[in-house]
Amino acid sequence: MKQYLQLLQHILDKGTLKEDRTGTGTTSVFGYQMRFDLSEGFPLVTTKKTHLKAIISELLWFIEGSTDERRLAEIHYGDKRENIIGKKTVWTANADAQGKDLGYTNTDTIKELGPVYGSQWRSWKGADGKPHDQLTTVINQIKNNPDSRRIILNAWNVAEIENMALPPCHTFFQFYVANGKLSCQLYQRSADVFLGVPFNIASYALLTMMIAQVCDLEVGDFVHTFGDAHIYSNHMEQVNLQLSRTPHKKPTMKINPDIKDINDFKMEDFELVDYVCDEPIKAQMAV
Ligand code: DHF
Ligand code: TMP
Repeated sequence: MKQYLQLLQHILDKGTLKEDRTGTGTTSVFGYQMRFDLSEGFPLVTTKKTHLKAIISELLWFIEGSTDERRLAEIHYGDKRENIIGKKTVWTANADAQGKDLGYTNTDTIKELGPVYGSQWRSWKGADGKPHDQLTTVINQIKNNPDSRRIILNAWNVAEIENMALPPCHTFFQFYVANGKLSCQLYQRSADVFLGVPFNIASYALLTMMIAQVCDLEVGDFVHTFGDAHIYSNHMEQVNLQLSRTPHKKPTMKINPDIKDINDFKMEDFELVDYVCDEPIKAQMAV
């Protein structure tokens, strides 16, 4: 994962100080591209321990088409129910006027997130009000018309942006088939390079592998293109620590070869082997 460290270094060398929505402050560049040959191994960052299970469950949550944060919390942490957005869940006991126990609800964080990724991927609302399953369309295009230059999934649904908890960061992606191999390019409009990007790389690399498998193709490249790629000012110490480390060999991702439908993947179908990595590095997420 030399390329990831090069991106961090590039931002330190060439970036501009820039204020941002969260008030944290960033060093930022505009426009950058990385390319990972997925046949060479799985691009999971090795210079800090990276929590792959969280990445897989988030991806399965997108594929499931869900927009409910409770479901995300469940698939992430099981009974712990702490969600990945970093807020603690608050469980409040409900009782009716007579004190009858009505169970618990989460009064703090469990909410509809609005029409986020899952909804845009599986039920994009068209001008006619009808839902479009973009993921299924993309897979059918790859299978039936692999030379097409229109194999695109777009999460940036202009009319719905204002209803979303966070407008999509990984916004738009396209597939490409050549020599029996499937490649994917993502346009990420905004990238928290220390915290978010290791997740985003692994997530799209895995999605590409899963789609290749269900389309009987080999894996090609994952191309990761950025708009505003930034390091938050409170991640500088962490970034310097990470840059002092030497990357390890890429691990290998094994996927259960029996799965032939994108909707059938489960957590148990993925096995990461030979992941040699350094200690985790904690950092605060800007909200
Ligand atoms: N906001 C900001 N400012 N940056 C983000 O990267 C971001 N990512 C979101 C939602 N909001 C965001 C969704 N993706 C973690 C990583 C990615 C992510 C959400 C959370 C995270 O907390 N990573 C920690 C701990 C991982 C763990 O052990 O579970 C990490 O150290 O990578
Ligand atoms: P923004 O909407 O103001 O751009 O803020 C979103 C922040 O979250 C920004 O720092 C990018 C970061 N982010 C990622 O890097 N990857 C992700 O997958 C998500 C959801 C957010």
